Amino acid sequence: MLKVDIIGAATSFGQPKLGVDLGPDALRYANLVEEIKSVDVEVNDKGNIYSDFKVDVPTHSSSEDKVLKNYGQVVNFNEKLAASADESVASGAFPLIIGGDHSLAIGSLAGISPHYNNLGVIWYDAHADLNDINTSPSGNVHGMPLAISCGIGDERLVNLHTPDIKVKPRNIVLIGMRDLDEGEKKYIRDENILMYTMEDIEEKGISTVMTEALEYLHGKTDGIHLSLDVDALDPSETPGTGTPVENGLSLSDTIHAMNLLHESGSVTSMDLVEVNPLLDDRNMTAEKAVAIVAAFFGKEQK
Ligand code: B3U
Ligand code: MN
Ligand code: MN
Repeated sequence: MLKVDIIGAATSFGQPKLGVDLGPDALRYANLVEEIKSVDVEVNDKGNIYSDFKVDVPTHSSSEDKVLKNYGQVVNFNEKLAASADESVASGAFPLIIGGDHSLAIGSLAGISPHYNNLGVIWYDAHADLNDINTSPSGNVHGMPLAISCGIGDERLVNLHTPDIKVKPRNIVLIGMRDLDEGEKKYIRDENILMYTMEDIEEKGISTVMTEALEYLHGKTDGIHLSLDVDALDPSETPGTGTPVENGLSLSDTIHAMNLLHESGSVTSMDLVEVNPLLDDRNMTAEKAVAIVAAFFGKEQK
């Protein structure tokens, strides 16, 4: 039986809005553990990880005039998360990291990637999160984790947990894109990263997109990490998130995408991020996120 380790990544330091650190508990209130267990999966909830620093710690960040916001907390938090994710994979479990803002993917990928030679990544999000300190419009680290995992950005974050580059651009598929910064567009073009924008999804349909994404990764990867940001969905479906973007994916397309990933059996780890109960409408975003995760683990739709 599949063993799933739930790791609560209770961090909000990658962005400025209060409440996204409560995401892991909102997901548990929405019956995350019971829903996953209902499909014959063994679940071990490892509880929450927190940064050791609550207030801003005056550690440096990389560039002269620009700063990475909450740098000390982001480094400390992700070091702890990487250790936990690494330990879960080493024990043979499937790590399900529940956030928390998307800066947590720095730690999850740092902990998981050493177990693979070529980890594939499916980045299901409205944003590419491929900024560095110079291209970022905000200085918020949740817009940078994929770039950092590719070796671009602050040295301590790039070398977190292991000195290796965690992910190769050719092993990435971006799905749901509709809010990209200029520097991100350039990086995607220069590195020839496979990207499906909302327009592409509307044109081809989600089944074709997911099938193409898996075909692209099969053969050249030995594991696939799914990093699912709930802002990939339309704000009418998942309003409880810090940076909603109009014209997103529907819940039904997302559930269908998860069914296809489940059937493929090739995804080996997952993040579920950016659920913010303080911005939500009676926990509906957490409830939908739980339905998405349950579909990923094989729950049939009623
Ligand atoms: N690309 C923008 C906005 C953003 C990225 N990720 C989220 N928002 N969630 C930035 O700040 O880097
Ligand atoms: Mn994101
Ligand atoms: Mn996003």
